[in-house]
Amino acid sequence: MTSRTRVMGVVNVTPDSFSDGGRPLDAAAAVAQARQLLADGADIIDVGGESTRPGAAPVAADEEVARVVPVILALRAESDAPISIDTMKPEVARAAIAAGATIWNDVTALRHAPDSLAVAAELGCEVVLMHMQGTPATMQQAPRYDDVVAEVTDFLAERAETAIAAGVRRERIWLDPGLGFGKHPVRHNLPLLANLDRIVGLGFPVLLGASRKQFVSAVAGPADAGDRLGGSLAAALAGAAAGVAAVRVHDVAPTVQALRVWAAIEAARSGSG
Ligand code: HH2
Repeated sequence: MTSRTRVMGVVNVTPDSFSDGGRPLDAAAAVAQARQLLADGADIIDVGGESTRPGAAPVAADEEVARVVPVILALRAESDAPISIDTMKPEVARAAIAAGATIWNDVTALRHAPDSLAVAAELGCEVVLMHMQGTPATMQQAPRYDDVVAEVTDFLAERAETAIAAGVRRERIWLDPGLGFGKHPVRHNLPLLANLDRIVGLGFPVLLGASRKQFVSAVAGPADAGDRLGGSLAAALAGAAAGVAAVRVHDVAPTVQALRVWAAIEAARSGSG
């Protein structure tokens, strides 16, 4: 293992994110939450103003901008930590980058709008290209693959090359298998988690978002989203073992602790500890 797995802490400025149990967040509360995540050891803060939960109501771009920009401005004023904007809309990404975000986290891999690729190239920011089968509204109805690992890996490789051809710099690109986005909790998410090295092998930093997702309950028994920490940690460590660059999580402090202990064990194994 050459470099430490970084931790991206999630701040949802939405009334309906699955993982927050529908808790509404105003800008001040979101900034306070981000501050706590940074104190807990987060390396990156991911700010989102539209839920991608299956069946979630779409949010208009101006409403999304109004949710996220005040949070990004306030956070940028008090911290140098990288901020990512979790949006599929180029106009929201543009406003967020102008406010101080440096990463565009796009669950559609720059496919949502005709100008997504051009805007990403123009903004010059880092870009997370995530795999999703279908759209958030329909993606969990009947996800289907012949070979999920090959199809997700090939898709990500193709999107990276498309982004580069459109002018996005290679070194600014991250890839993400998109756990839970058009994937059966067990039949599709688990092979992806077991074969993350294939995606890492494409040569781009990989982001893994396993935190509080449905597969934890599918494997280990029913649990509310807020009660899936143990399984989320197991997945984060599987990611670290495969060499992902960062994990996107809601529970930053326990994740940082788990990754530190895991890294110390790895260092001891290789004799460098
Ligand atoms: N997962 C969610 C949202 N954004 N972005 C990336 N790159 N990877 C992910 O796995 C990912 C993501 C879903 O989680 P959450 O933000 O908690 O829920 P919601 O979309 O309902 O806000």
